[in-house]
Amino acid sequence: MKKWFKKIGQSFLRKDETKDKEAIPPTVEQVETKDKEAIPPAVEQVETKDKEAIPPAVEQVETKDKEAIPPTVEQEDTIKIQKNKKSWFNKLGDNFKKTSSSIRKAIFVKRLDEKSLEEIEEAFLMSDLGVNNTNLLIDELKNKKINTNNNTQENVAEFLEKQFSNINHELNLKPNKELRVILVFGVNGSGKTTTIAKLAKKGKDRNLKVLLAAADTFRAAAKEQIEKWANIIQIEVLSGNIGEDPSSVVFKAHRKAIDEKFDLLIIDTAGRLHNKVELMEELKKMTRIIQKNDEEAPHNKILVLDSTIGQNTYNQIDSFHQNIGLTGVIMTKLDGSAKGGSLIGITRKYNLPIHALGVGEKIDDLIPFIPKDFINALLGDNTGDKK
Ligand SMILES: Nc1nc2c(ncn2[C@@H]2O[C@H](COP(=O)(O)OP(=O)(O)OP(=O)(O)O)[C@@H](O)[C@H]2O)c(=O)[nH]1
Ligand SMILES: [Mg+2]
Repeated sequence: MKKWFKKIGQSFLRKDETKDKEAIPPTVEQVETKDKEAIPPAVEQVETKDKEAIPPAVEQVETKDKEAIPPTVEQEDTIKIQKNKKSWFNKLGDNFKKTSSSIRKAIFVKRLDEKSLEEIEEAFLMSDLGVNNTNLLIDELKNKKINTNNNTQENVAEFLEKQFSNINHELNLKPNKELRVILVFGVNGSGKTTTIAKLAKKGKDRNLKVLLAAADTFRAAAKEQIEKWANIIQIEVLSGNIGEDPSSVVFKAHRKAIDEKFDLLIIDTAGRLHNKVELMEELKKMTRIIQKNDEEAPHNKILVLDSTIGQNTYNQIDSFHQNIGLTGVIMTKLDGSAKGGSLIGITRKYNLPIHALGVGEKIDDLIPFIPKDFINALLGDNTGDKK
């Protein structure tokens, strides 16, 4: 594992020093070229302009992978994050950093008094921690009568980490030999299709046989978008015709996945407002259709949430949870959001895992949610490390 990381080497680390530019979605050609040059998941390596970096030959890595037990995607991501928190933190974007720095400023005061507590309260509310959680934290801080810098930070970090601790947030793409079916839904534009592409890429990187189902049959552009991603990742996609019943597409895709022994089927659905009854019914129907072939499926019912929206996050969760039953959420656009605090509210209130965070528009811009690192990014210094 260490050797694997060493291969990424300095070019990978140096990449962090370059400022993250506004994410521009890659063209098919760009990504295809990159894919030829480098071994996933080290896309950062590919993206570096550093000419010194010589990517390992495909054969070398393949031979190596056969010899050793390959790490899971989560392990690889965890290593990348641990080795390189600065990059992780940088991806969270300026808005998040602004919130994070106001929380930090507030908790670095010498003494906690009414004024500094008010500042902390404000900073947490701005990050969408939610009124209840914020009140709890402020009460806890008051009760502890904390009056030194380090203690304050540690107590806040501890408190926040505790909120996530009794849940396994990992999304295991292949926990057993069976086909895994993941149904993905959410409101319009939340980032479903992009997130599905990112998940599919992670599956492909793990040598899983991945099928995408394009069950958004409302818009021609939706079909094109997912087909484009499938082409980039080099995986199969089963698309419906425009106007076709999405459930029929889902049924066909599920049958194909079973018959052709796919490992992973990820279903993309049309964006829907959480209060549109008929669209909720459509999702329920998809679930029933899937269960005709496998009672246990869909194994994951994931709600994709746009972190820049903030306010009605809880309404969305309530509604989708009541109608479909969620198994987890993925929060997108953390690179452009100041609202990371709502993640804490989600786990506290719904006891739901947060599988991953979207931190950009590129194919590898999906990071697993690791509470400790997230809290460190929220409270830490500019490298995302705790002081
Ligand atoms: N910055 C940033 N942009 C993202 C992220 N995830 C998705 N996007 C962008 O958000 C926009 C909408 O993403 P889609 O994946 O098309 O969203 P969707 O939920 O499938 O949209 P509909 O199918 O129309 O409901 C696109 O421009 C994506 O590139 C993210 O993590 N960060
Ligand atoms: Mg879509």
